[in-house]
Amino acid sequence: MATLVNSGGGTTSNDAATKEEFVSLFDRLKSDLLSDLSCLPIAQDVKQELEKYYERALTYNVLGGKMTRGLTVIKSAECSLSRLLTASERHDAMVLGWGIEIMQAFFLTADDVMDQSHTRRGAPCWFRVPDVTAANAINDSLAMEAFIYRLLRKYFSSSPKYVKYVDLFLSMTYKTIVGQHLDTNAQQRREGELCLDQSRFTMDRYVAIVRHKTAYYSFYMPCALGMIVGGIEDDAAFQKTEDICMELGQYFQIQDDFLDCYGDPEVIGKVGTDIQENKCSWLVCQALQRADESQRQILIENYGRDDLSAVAKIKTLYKTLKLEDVYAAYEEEAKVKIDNLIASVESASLQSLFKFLLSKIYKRNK
Ligand code: GPP
Ligand code: MG
Ligand code: MG
Ligand code: MG
Repeated sequence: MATLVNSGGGTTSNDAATKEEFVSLFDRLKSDLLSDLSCLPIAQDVKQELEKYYERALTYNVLGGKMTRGLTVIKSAECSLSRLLTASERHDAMVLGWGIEIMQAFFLTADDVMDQSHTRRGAPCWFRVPDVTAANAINDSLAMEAFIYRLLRKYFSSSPKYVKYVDLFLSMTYKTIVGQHLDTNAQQRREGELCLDQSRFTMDRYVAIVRHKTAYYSFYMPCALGMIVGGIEDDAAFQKTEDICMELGQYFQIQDDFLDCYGDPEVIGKVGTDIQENKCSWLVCQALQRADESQRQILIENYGRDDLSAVAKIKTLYKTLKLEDVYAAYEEEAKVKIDNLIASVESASLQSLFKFLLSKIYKRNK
């Protein structure tokens, strides 16, 4: 039974108990997906192999994260209604929450191939698992996407909110794909080789990339889903949520870019590849704004090269340019800006949702 907690104007359930209940629902949803597969007209022995494979793929790729996106759906529904949820609303919010967690697996399995990453959540990236390979990882990314809609169909097809849920998952996928395209193509290729093009690594382009590839699905989506569960229909409320979530998501991705270089791989569960992969990261955009001619030359010669000594030269330059201090100042600035935006929200209950999200990420190290 959920316990009631009054958190700064909002009435929300106990976080630890909610998390436990949320985690325990995953096995049920995984069984649903596997039973769904078992309805396909495929010979029994082949089907067993299929189920075994997807059981492993789902467990490996969906679990092991912080689950903030999924849990936020529940929090957002509670804040939207300013009361504890009924058992049925709670179940809906949790299924939708797992929908986002599966969406995250859909994106990450593909992103790791695209970024040539090595580890994720402290384990080898899925495509690096020897009997998986990139061919399976790409199809499994698509499978994760399909699984979202199998679950939405099972649990919501007779609900009047079904179309809203499906539409939100589809439109957030669309925005994220556009963001990922911008991320992959911010870099210039000269004679097939990656090279740093300073005219393309601007803050304007950076903001467009991170809002699309991260902010929509990581921040706006869980809040909006919870608002739909909570029966909110006012477009202005969704617009306000989007405005705040764009700032939160941008701040979150700037932290991700910072941690790619300065985070402890043991803590963040992944080894950074942004410098080698020539990414339009917040750090390189900041470095370009501050570099003199000779420092710019160091960037041009070494950024985007898969070579440890080149990476070390970039990291030394970041130190010389005091990017850690620039980042610390940015964190404070972002907090003030987001605090002010939150203060402009009318509903105290929704304010508490955004305060909760900000508190989850402020000065995070993982
Ligand atoms: C995070 O970027 C962005 C995504 C995971 C979206 C991927 C979208 C697709 C359509 C595949 P990132 O590469 O900085 O994340 P990380 O550091 O976790 O690899
Ligand atoms: Mg990546
Ligand atoms: Mg990426
Ligand atoms: Mg990253």
